[in-house]
Amino acid sequence: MNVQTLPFAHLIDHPLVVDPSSDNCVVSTNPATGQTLGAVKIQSTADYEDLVKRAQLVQKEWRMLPAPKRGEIVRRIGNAFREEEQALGALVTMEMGKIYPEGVGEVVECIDIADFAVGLSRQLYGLTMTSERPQHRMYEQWHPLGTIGIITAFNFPVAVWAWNAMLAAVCGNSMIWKPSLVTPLCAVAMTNVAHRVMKEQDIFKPTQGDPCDLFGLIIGTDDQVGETMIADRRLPLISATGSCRMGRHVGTQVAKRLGRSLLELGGNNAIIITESADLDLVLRGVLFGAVGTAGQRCTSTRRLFCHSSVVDEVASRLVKAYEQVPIGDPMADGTLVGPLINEQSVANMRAAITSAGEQGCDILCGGVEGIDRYADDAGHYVTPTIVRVPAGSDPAIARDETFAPVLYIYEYSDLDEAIEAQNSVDQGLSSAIFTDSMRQAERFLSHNGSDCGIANVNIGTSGAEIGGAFGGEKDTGGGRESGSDSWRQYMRRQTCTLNWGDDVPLAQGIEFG
Ligand code: UN1
Repeated sequence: MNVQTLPFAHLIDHPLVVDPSSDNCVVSTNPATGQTLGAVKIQSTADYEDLVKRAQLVQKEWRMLPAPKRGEIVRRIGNAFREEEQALGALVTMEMGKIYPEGVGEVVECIDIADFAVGLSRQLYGLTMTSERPQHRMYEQWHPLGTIGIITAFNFPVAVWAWNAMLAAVCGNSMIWKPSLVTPLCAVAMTNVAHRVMKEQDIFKPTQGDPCDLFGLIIGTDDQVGETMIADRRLPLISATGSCRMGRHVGTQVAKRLGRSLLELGGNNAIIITESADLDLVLRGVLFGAVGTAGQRCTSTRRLFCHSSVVDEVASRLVKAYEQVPIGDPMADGTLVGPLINEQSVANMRAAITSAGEQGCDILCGGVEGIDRYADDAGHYVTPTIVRVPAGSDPAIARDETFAPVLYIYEYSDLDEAIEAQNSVDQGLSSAIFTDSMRQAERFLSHNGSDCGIANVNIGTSGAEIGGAFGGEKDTGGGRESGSDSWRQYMRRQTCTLNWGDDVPLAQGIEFG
């Protein structure tokens, strides 16, 4: 297929998109076919420097535009995403490999967060406090932070930027986006859409700077641009999504300069299935959570804790369902599992299954043979795999996040122990319980229940709505993005005390002079 004929060709028409034979570019390939989709020029630290200066310049006037007017511009960006929903969805699918309905679903997340941000642009509230001093008034207000840095991963190549960018924009910030080098075309496309709106709008006409510079894009390597960005004191906030290893580095570098970081890192998400669970619901919830996006969501279900009275039935029904899951071309109707992102991911899955076997687990379906089946395919296909952990054992491999569709089934008899086991891993992103018992559900949601940032009842671990704050605890990094009051992280709080009297009384009753 010629890239010019692809439905998204107009979205990747950009000076950074170059011929794949050019020097110093990153080539984007379709993980389902190995086909080259295009290439994007790798930028230098000098390019980064230029972007930051321009982003800072334009932010000076952007921050003075009333927030509802900023919201109006974000509304138009959201509408532009709507117009391009299918083309963007196709690009996500072709560059990242998730099935087309999920590609479109990701664009829907972008639209939803834009809508959310529009409403928010009229609700950037602060509190008022009663002062202890006479004729004084106290309140807090929220100011934009400035220019923020956004670092995103390959698996949600458009939505995670949108979560950050739409909120950051209504909050009065400009931003620099460093996307994964595996999905550069998605980043070019989203930036193109935002820039088109910025060029067409007549609400924000700064006297200095270019409105497009609010949404800066840097295609650079971690070593050069990435390191420069996280050490850059001009970026008061770095919002980063990626592995726990990467987040630990970003977090410490940003902390060294006392900057703020918003980290959304790995998960090792579990579902607890109690004796009263509705097993039809379980099947659907687990299938989407464990197999959806080929197990490449940070919220993917990786562990199941099944009560001993239902474990055999759950395992056998899941194996049947797994055996029928259509694997293949992610653009084709009916496919549920597309390829993994690259050869390295396939190798990681193979290594995980091999160590699970060595650590005494039973491979119920999929397995190394399910990977070998696709050895001659140009796409990075694998077969979703279920691993049964022998009762009473705790294999080390299941405590790691393997970014692939491998599901570990554990058996338990006591709910307290299942919750403790669920919480015993380093990560703390998402969790769920399937139960028809109100007591068990509340036990799971109580202070000594799930320790994760997301805790669900009778739905799976993945597929969160944008309205809630998204993120998790422990090695997941502690950040909360997207809905609820996450916007506060893109602003700085200022406490203001106003004296309207004719004396200067001191707080705490201090007499001074
Ligand atoms: C991610 O995998 O980094 O809850 C984000 C979900 C999606 C977002 C996942 N809304 O699965």
